[in-house]
Amino acid sequence: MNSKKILVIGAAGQIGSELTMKLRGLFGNDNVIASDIKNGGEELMNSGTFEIADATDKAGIESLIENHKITDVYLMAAMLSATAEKIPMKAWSLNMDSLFNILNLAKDKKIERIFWPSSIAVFGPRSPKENTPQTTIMEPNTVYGISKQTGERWCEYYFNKYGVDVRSIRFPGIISYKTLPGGGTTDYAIEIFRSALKDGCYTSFLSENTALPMMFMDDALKATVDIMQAPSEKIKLRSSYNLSAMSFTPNDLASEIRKQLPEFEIRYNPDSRQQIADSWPGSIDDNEARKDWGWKHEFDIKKLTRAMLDGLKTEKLTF
Ligand code: AKB
Repeated sequence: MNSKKILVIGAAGQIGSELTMKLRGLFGNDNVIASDIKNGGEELMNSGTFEIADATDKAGIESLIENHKITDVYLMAAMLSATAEKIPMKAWSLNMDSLFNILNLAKDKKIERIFWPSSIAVFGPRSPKENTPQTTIMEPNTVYGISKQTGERWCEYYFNKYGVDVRSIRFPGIISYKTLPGGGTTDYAIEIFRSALKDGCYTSFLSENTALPMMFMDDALKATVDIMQAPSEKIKLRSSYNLSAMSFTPNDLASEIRKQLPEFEIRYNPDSRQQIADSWPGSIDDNEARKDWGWKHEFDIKKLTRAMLDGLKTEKLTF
């Protein structure tokens, strides 16, 4: 374990910040370098080395990798679905250039292993809606989805052609209480908890019966660490693995919150994000991940709701 020297790119973001702390716990603070284009929270900045870096700047990333003798890169920088629809070309450059930088550094043997997150956004309106299989019709109609699907093809290509050890998961909506997400379609499932505690009510930007696949942060981190630790021969898919924990609608989540906060009220005012959600699966078949590298989730909607409300109350984190 100790021979690893890790770089997390996008370490100040929602998943990156918690992933960095988890990796520091596993591999030692000195062995996990955090980097982002902006500063992160106090814990992240004070627990180990932090470097300001632009994921699209190949020379900058390369010198970080050389200076710190990095072996493994977790590339968490990306523009999410809703923001990407507003600035498509910028989203495309960020999501693709950052990936090519890292794939090419691995091709040149400057790093040994890459984690790159894909997303349920790789599916589109013609994909099967329920229990969406690993391999099926994939015609994403969002910029973010197109960039993730293209990225998956390139990951597989670099593995087959150059032996690059890249590992990937199609994340559903990730729910956490420590760092706010930015610009996603699944963000309502975090806002709702903060508003429930602060105001006792929430107006959802997705309609009542919009089911989406979701996952609590602890499960997402476990999956990330597990796939990166798995022996290479167990990773049979070098594009990206379907991954699932639970699926629910805003109405389901509001009912679960009401079990703990009986006065909680929800209203619905769908906006442009509804169209994105409508193009995505309602639930995911993740058999391949379970079979190949032993994926198992822990959090269902009940456990998630308790963890979110307890976590926000303890950390006194509301808006
Ligand atoms: C988003 O909503 O854009 C992300 C995702 C599902 O990849 N959370």
